Amino acid sequence: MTSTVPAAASLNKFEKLKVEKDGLATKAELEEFAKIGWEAMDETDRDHRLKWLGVFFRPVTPGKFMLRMRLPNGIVTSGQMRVLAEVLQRYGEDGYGDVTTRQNIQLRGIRIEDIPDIFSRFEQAGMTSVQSGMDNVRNITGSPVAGIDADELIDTRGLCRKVQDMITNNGEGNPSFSNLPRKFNIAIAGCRDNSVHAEINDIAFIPAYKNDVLGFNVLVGGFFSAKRCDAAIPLNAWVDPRDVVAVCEAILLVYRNHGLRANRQKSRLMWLIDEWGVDRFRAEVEQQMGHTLQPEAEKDEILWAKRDHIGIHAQKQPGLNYVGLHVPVGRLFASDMFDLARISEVYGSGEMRLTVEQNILIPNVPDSRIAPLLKEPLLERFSINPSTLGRSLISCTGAQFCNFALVETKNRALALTADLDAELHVPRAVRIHWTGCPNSCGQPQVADIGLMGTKVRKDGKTVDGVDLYMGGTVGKEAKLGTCIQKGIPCEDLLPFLRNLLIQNFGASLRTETATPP
Ligand code: SRM
Ligand code: SF4
Repeated sequence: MTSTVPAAASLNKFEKLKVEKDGLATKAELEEFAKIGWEAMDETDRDHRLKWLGVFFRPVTPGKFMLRMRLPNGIVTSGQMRVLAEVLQRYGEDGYGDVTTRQNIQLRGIRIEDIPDIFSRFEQAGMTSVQSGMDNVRNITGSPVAGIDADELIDTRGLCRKVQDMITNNGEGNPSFSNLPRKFNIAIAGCRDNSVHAEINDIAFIPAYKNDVLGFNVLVGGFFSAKRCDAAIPLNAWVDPRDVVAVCEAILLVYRNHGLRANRQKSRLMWLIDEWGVDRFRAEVEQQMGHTLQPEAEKDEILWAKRDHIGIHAQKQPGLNYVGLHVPVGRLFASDMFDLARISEVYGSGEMRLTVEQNILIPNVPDSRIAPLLKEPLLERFSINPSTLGRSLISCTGAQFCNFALVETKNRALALTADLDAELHVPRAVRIHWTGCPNSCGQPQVADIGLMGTKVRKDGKTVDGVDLYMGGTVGKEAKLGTCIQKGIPCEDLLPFLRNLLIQNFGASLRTETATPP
């Protein structure tokens, strides 16, 4: 590998641990780890290198690991969902599943002694968790209604899969891309509503016509971090769909070989683009590819407001529908996952789609099967018609399992939304995103109301609080929101949000006479 990785002595802790031993090397040691148990493992392997296999040590729940899958384009079959449910089932009350903001699933409660068996089950089911954490490329997101959207431009399913296969060497693990300077996100939009939040990815493909050929304009450098958040900028390149994999490969190689590594707060792709300027960056990508790139198309085809896909929607295939189920803050239990697998088989085609809003779609439901599907008891919890506030509620993991968290998020988000729903009539969906710390996994910058966990002083005590973000827009002309008020104590949030919703989002108290407490 041609790389500008500096000499070991000058490296920061993470660069050093990567140079000493590639995270993928832990794959060959799993049987040994399973035998000796988590307490006896080398701490660097346990706490860091295992993330190259998607296995995350959780300091909040030591011994109960988190497993992050890769589900390109957010597609999961009923057979795969059952395998994931069976894995969780053996951990009883510890066995949680979460749909993530990257159209993916994370499993919790996992014991290291079971990992070899779990991985062999994944392999049989055509799934992998490889390279889903640390300095690797995350789940490749694509339109959740790819192939079934009546207004689709490009079917992203095959492209997301091919990009993943290139990056992970078909799920085997790929040392060419296991030592990037930092994490890396790729999204491919094939629809008219930017359902992947293209602008917050390191590489994003946006449908655009050039000389009557449908391909993609390429955006680069979008990212969120505690230090800085930036929307992606145009690379000034249009690519044919057949070149998507090659463009991803070339950009990743340029980033791997030249990306900044000294300071992890300044290592994401945008920092390299800043240093070089986008023209030089583009020229380096062209050199890596061995040919020039075509200039971007004048306009792209993102023309709509963003859809949330909840409810019943006709597909492009006559007589078939996709049914969007609202999964409150993405949380699943093993029993839910078994139910979803069964429902997708009984009423659909045995497939499910995940969304970046942490919800699940059941595609390919014939008209005649809609009525019986709606009678399924699971739909009382995973509704097709949630409240306007609950509908777009998103939350990152938060303090229940994440040691970066400054506050608990998922349960708090649900409880507060239920309280607001009881008090208010809110005429339209309001996108409320909770994130437990400035890392922004819950994407507060794309929300109507973004709430970022922090600690605040109140009455001489340190208490849980949030910073308020507003102004995020999605879909056509997406724009990042910004922090407009800092340090609101969580205990004051109910009256604070009640007023905000009344003043800014047309909400009204449910009864004229109701006096808020
Ligand atoms: Fe994230 C780190 C959870 C999407 C920015 N993120 C983490 C860790 C791994 C920290 C840790 O080790 O505890 C969290 C694991 C907690 C846990 O137990 O679940 C974590 N991130 C998540 C998930 C699960 C949030 C969710 O509830 O949905 C999302 C998993 C996506 C996936 O399937 O791969 C998740 N994280 C995001 C996003 C949103 C996105 O990709 O659209 C972002 C902002 C976008 C971006 O990355 O540019 C995001 N996560 C971060 C960062 C800040 C990155 C940076 O450049 O500084 C960190 C911290 C880090 O990498 O050092 C982080
Ligand atoms: Fe953890 Fe912070 Fe990410 Fe939430 S935003 S999952 S608290 S790292």
